[in-house]
Amino acid sequence: MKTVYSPLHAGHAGQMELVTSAIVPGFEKPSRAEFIRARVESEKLGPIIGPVEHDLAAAKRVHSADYIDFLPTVWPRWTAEGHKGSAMAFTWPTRGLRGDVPPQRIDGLLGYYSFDAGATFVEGTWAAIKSSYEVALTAAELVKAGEPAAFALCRPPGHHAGAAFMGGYCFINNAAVAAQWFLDQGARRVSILDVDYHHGNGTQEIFYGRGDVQVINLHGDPMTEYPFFLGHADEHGIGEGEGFNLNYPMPFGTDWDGWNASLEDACAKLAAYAPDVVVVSLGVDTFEKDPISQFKLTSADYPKIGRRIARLGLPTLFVMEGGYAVEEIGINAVGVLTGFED
Ligand code: SP5
Ligand code: ZN
Repeated sequence: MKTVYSPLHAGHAGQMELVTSAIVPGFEKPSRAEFIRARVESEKLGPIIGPVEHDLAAAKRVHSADYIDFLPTVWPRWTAEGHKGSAMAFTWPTRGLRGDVPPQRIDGLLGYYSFDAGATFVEGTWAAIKSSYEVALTAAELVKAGEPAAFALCRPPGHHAGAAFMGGYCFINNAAVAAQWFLDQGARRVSILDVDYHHGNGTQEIFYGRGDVQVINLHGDPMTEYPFFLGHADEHGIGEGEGFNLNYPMPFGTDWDGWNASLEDACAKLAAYAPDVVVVSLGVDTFEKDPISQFKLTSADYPKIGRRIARLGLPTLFVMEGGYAVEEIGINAVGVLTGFED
């Protein structure tokens, strides 16, 4: 299959991250995408092509226009207000506070448009966000044009970004944008299968009231794992979306057998929905050696995921999400893709 990749991701570099009482170098770093790209080449997965330029109209189909228009202003405002280092939120409008009045200063706006401190900006961040979005749309166009599958090597990732919030290394929800784009191009139903270790809270929030996008998440139980405040098994969707959101929270230590049982159930539900296309939010932070995660999948397990998804027999767009064991990220991510093509 073809891979879509942009070197502009590399400008999103050197950002800092708040983790257990320290500010540390971000886990979501450029070498992630470079290890994946190198593995795509060494495994001869297929051609690597650049993204086609797109305006932001497709982003505004799933995100609020004010949120999307805010993103390119963050770094210029951060520096204009005299700040240095990573632009990072530190105050949020939680229960009982007013979440409907955008502050005037960038420090406040960062909190207004986020749920955690995990979506930080440096100078090259907006260009990377835009390129990641274009990578997803370009790969979606390949699938629409008849390719059985395509790989969007997105960086930064997207599944924690909601209609009007960023967080968890995510800014624009690339998988959600692609799903909506397929619908706008004539698809009747789309399924998003999110196999990243973390619950795709942004994707769930975007489609929660919708029956035309089925959202399935396999992830660490939010009772014990980030992002904590969404992703429980009793979240089924609301209104027209009732029954079209499916969560498979799993405990720390889950290995292939436990994880695969969820995948099997998820695939049965997905097949019953009979979508025209599947968007896979492909995170490989389920890996046993992932530095921030607690599942126990091995490198040998990833091709099995790809083979199972292939058995659905549906046009498939793979969108890169998380995975922080950089030495093995290429082996694991590309393992899913070569498994799919077996
Ligand atoms: C796209 C994606 O995978 N985003 C993940 C964001 C996770 N952010 C919070 C992680 C908290 C990790 N705490 C464990 C620290 C181990 N030293
Ligand atoms: Zn993740």
